Amino acid sequence: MKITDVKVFVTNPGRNFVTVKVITEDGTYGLGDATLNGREMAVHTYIEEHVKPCLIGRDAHCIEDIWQYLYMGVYWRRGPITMAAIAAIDMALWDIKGKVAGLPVYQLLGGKCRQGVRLYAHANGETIEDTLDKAAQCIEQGFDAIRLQAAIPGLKETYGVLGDKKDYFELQGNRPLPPEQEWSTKKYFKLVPELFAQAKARFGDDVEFLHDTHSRLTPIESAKLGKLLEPYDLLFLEDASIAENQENYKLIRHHTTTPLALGETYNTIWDCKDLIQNQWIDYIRTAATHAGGITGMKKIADFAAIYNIRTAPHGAPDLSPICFAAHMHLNISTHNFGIQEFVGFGNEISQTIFKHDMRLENGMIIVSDAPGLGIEFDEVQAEKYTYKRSYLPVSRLEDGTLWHW
Ligand code: KDG
Ligand code: MG
Repeated sequence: MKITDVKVFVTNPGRNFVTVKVITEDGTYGLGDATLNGREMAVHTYIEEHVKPCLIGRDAHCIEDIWQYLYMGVYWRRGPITMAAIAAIDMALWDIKGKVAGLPVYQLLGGKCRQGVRLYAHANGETIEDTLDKAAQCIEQGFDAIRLQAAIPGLKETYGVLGDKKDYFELQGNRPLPPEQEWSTKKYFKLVPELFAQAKARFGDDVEFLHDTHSRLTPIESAKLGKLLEPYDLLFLEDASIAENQENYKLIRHHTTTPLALGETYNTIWDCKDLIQNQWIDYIRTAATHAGGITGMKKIADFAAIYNIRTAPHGAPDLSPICFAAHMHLNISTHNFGIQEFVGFGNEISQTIFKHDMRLENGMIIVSDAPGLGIEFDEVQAEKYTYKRSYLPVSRLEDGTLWHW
């Protein structure tokens, strides 16, 4: 079943998404997500110029071989741009295989391990009270796992807090130059244990809480935070410290029993090999779009399973609904799946471009039974919303030193 064309679209229904369509000789096509926040056009060019010419004429059924061809067969392996390109092609090929088989992709991955996909919602606010009021709304909507982020008093903007924006789409929307945010570990430490103390006092044990530090702490500071949060029994603490040096987590792990999660920026199994095989983390958060698609995610999940580590895929709004659909097929069929991050199905315009029949029921997603990934992309509608250059923020300490964002 020969590949006859590969198309790349960059659309902006409030934020940029890179969508890939792989078309075969009988007209069957598959869709993939190649969105790399703030570097969208680099992936677009990579696919157009360097991937597409090598795919025309290849058998769309040879998913693993094409994955290796684009990974091992390229001298310049790995990296976010290469892996986002591979990811999108890979998702599209799984979509095609499912459509040809007349089966949803999760059936090709081994079938259902559970009835639905457990989610964690986001609650964020300008104050602790405001954040907990948002958490109460999430509970009313049926969620039993909630990420809490509150604005740090005295700092200009806090990661994960919407401020005057109405939703995450708007927050992460069109920023023609990187906005700057401030960071103070001292001020953060004054807020966070109190946030979780009040959450536990208000909601008790019925709900599990999570938190994302977004890599702002040194390893010893992360160890201290993990210890301080132990009484509140978090489901996990995410990205406490950066782990370019994976051994950083040895120190953190040896000081705290708070479960640790990371990996949303990782591109391959090599970025998390030491973290996994030393059991320095509890949840691996790689995303299909950034870690080589369904094939890349499956390799990581199976490796993690040996070490009792569960998957918790990244679910930010900078992953398109195609990635979300791919995650659902993985999550429902992966035995060591833990939990999926969820910030909604996107804004109204986005929902007119990406169409699917996934359903939200009691804090869980009911996965589509349509053949393939179960998602459609309206090209005509997408063309109305053209690419706008946009950046993630940068972070500085109060004295101006550049810091991890
Ligand atoms: O592009 C950056 C976002 O995806 C990231 O800031 C979101 O950390 C994030 C999360 O956990 O959702
Ligand atoms: Mg995160």
